[in-house]
Amino acid sequence: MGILFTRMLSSIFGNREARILVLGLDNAGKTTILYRLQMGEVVSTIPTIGFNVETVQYNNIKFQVWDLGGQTSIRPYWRCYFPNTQAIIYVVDSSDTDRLVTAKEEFHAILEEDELKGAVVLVYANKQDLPGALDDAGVTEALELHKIKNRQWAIFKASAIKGEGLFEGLDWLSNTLKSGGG
Ligand SMILES: Nc1nc2c(ncn2[C@@H]2O[C@H](COP(=O)(O)OP(=O)(O)OP(=O)(O)O)[C@@H](O)[C@H]2O)c(=O)[nH]1
Ligand SMILES: [Mg+2]
Repeated sequence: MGILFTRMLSSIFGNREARILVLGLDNAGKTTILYRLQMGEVVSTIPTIGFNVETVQYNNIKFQVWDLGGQTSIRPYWRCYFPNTQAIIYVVDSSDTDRLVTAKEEFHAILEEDELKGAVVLVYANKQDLPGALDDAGVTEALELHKIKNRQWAIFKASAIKGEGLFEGLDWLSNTLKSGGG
């Protein structure tokens, strides 16, 4: 079947595909979130050098989820993955208040990138189970999310360990992508 016809059929039957990048500082919980979404389990992780990529089928969308390592020395390589990205999932360790300024700076640097201009943004305020974690309002303020212009975004409280908030975020993402965002 021709590729155009295949695409037409998939859009009628709702089998869309979306390429998603999961970004955030090291230790934020990106890999834990990826496997929680994909397998429904908490896996034990080691710091990611490079990337993990998995397919997550949800709400008639086949998400191709790229989880990139967040250590300072590897962040410059994020840009290699920017082309053709429909959405960014930005993960924050809400209890790591000392590094929220760095998390904010990295976040706004991503938003400046031309190749990511059309990507919608989902923020997970992760590690809500830890004492001292900022809630969604606190993380919104710390990341200065109100400065986002011309882009659809949302923030969800989450705990990858407890499995809370992740699918609520993915619901928002799939609805936003279906209604033409990204
Ligand atoms: N308490 C708590 N711990 C979490 C949560 N999510 C992840 N962690 C833990 O945080 C640590 C780092 O998690 P990773 O998923 O490896 O972090 P990452 O963002 O992939 O880190 P890099 O690969 O270095 O960029 C692990 O010990 C996880 O078990 C959470 O919601 N609550
Ligand atoms: Mg990782």
